[in-house]
Amino acid sequence: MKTSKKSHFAVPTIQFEGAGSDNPLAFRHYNPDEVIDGRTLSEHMRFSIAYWHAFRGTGSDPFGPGTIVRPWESGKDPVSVAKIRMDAAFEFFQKIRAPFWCFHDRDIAPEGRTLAESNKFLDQIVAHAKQLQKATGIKLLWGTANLFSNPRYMAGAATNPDAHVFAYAAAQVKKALEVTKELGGENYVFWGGREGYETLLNTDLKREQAHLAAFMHMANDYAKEIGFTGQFLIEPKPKEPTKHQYDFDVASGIAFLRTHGLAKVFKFNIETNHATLAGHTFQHEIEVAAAAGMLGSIDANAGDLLLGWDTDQFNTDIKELTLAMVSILRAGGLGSGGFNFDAKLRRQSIDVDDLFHAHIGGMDAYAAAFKIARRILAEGKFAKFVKERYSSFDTGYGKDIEKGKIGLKQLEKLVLTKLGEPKAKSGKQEYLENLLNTYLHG
Ligand code: XLS
Ligand code: NI
Ligand code: NI
Repeated sequence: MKTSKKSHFAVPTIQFEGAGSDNPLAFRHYNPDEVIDGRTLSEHMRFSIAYWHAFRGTGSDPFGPGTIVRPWESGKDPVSVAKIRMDAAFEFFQKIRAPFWCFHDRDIAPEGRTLAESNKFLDQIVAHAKQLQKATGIKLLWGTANLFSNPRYMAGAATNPDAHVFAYAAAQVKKALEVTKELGGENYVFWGGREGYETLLNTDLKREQAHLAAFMHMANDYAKEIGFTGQFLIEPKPKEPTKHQYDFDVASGIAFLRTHGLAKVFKFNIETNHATLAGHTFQHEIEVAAAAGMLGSIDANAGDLLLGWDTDQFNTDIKELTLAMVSILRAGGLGSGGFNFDAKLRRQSIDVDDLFHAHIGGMDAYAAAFKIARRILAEGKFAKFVKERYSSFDTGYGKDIEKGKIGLKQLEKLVLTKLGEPKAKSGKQEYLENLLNTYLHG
């Protein structure tokens, strides 16, 4: 198979130059080779590039077509174009120093007229990707199936009222699992694109949720059958494209998975912008998943609080990321997950350089946040405060409450005979916010 040797980017490989650098095409915080606790920063961060945004995104929006034109996107035969695009993508992954990538089946290969033809195109491109992975050492963080763009999925895939559409989606996931395995994918993601509803006037909610669970069980059975050992991840999102998606947020995702016997099969892929659309902070969603032992991976992006949709921007908010990193590190990290830049350029950011600036900014912000969070955890000031705040549960009747050894009657007796009225204690929020700022700004 041929790989085009031609370079697609004039930008050289991005180097770490440190915080003093004024080179906009250099890392200031992310030094991939820096060793921390026996592992490189690259191994700690496990950054991944999202193929759909970085290489299929055109800047189109509901009011106008694409604005971003890439030089490699020309040619008549869509499979050949897909290969050249992939060459450009792997050159970018290398130059931006990302060790991982992620894709949907239909991002990397064109959809054919039949499922058989789509599968054939996918096989050709997957062979190409395998070769590029081998040549560059770049690995697949996760694969997924696009079960939302094609009009056949307008009423959902696994939750479609038509069993025929369910079957088609099942066939597509079967193939996506096979190619994810073929490329050594470390995870497989289910984002319920159109798994929700627009109106209950035409929807049997209970049946649709049961179908979604059946679909996931089938996928798990098939993964076992073919020996795919990657982690299954579910990616919650409250709305968009449907008005109400079934995996609204992490908490409702946990309830769904537990109800349907899937809790051991899945962890969560948490996306910042989905968290905020659900009315939560990014850190909240991480904490809820971590509390259930189900923190899997991160779709690293940011929304715009003034816009009510998934704007998928690059996140440069060090405060938000530091708080997220504190929760992630406290939970023991992401395991087989990573930080996948599910983020796109703004419609006016049409230069190839913009693709570099965007990812440099995201990587630097995450790396800076990682280091600040490590310092916060090492110094343990917040942890000490929180521990003391709950210390009444460490001994005596407080401990008995936690152990389930005491009931309402004994507690009533205690209050009546001994304890009386509790003394109010300050939550010290402003003090803690100031303390956080000493880490962020010195
Ligand atoms: C869309 C989702 C999507 C998933 C992968 O909002 O974030 O990009 O990450 O299907
Ligand atoms: Ni996502
Ligand atoms: Ni999203």
